[in-house]
Amino acid sequence: MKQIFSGVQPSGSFTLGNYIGAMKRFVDLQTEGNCIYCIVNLHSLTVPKDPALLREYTMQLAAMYLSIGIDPEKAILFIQSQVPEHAELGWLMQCTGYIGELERMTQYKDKSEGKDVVTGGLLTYPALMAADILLYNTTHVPVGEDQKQHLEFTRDVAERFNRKYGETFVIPEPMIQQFGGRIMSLDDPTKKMSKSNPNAGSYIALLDDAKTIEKKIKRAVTDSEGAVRYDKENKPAVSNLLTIYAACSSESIETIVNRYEGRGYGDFKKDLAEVVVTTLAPIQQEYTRWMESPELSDILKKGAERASALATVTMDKARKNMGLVTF
Ligand code: ATP
Ligand code: LTN
Repeated sequence: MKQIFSGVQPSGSFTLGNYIGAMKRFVDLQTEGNCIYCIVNLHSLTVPKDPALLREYTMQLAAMYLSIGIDPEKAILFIQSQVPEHAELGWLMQCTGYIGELERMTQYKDKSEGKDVVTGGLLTYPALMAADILLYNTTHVPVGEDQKQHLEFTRDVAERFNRKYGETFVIPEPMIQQFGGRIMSLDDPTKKMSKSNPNAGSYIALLDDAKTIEKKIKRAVTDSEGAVRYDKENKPAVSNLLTIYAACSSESIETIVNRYEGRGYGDFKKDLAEVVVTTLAPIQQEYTRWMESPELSDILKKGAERASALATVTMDKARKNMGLVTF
């Protein structure tokens, strides 16, 4: 039985990149194994946040998880800070990982570049992520491609720990999709679609309304060839739009390419907007319902209790094996 764990940061709106690259998959995986999905609010603190906003974003992400189809009867859904073992094992992982490894992380380099001040947490972020995963004997971690390096770090520290202190952790495998693992910006196909991009036209937010989605897709960059064709090297922008189309419609890229043979980008973009709007509409409806639901906090509380019962077992083992006295 697969043991599946993943996390998303509560740092504002969510993009179609988050959905296609990771969250959509979380839903399908519920029938393939034991799933644990986490709102990683401790990770959000690595870039200073307004406390009221962090609280709001946390509940919004919980509502979003449920709206896309996470079923609290099937999966454990919880807030990271409600299970203190994450922070505790995070420290043990900081003391197992090396500064050189952490400094090599591209996410750290990107997010610290040009900043006047950078928190210690931004550097040690992957150690906390390793703890998240290792606490639950995770075998599979569905993530977008940008998290590959963090997963490699997780495997390295887990193997190192097992070697030094005895068999403690299961070594997890990343699950990265071949298509959709990296959805690109609408205004620049060389950059990842990201909610932290100051240009809102570069991404589609999951809560964007139909008009906004149509406008953003209409303005999305393409190329001068005018043919709808998948060629990641030479036609990165159109290939990205095709990937979005295929992910939302569940059709193959080939089927879509055949449909638009001999037709221009205008038709293709118009239909793409419709496909995206149709995909997001039910999610948006559910989201409004969940945000008003009194059940939301109960679900998270129960989720934290279930997660805690699992986390304490691994934590005990790690403490003992590392030589921390327990009575
Ligand atoms: P930021 O956009 O601020 O860099 P983020 O969206 O990468 O943050 P999270 O919200 O925690 O950070 O990401 C949740 C999941 O979505 C991760 O598994 C991540 O790999 C995936 N993801 C994010 N952006 C994309 C993208 N453009 N394409 C595919 N997957 C993505
Ligand atoms: N680092 C991830 C979020 C994250 C995560 C995790 C993903 C934190 N802990 C554990 C998978 C498993 C990000 O920035 N997207």
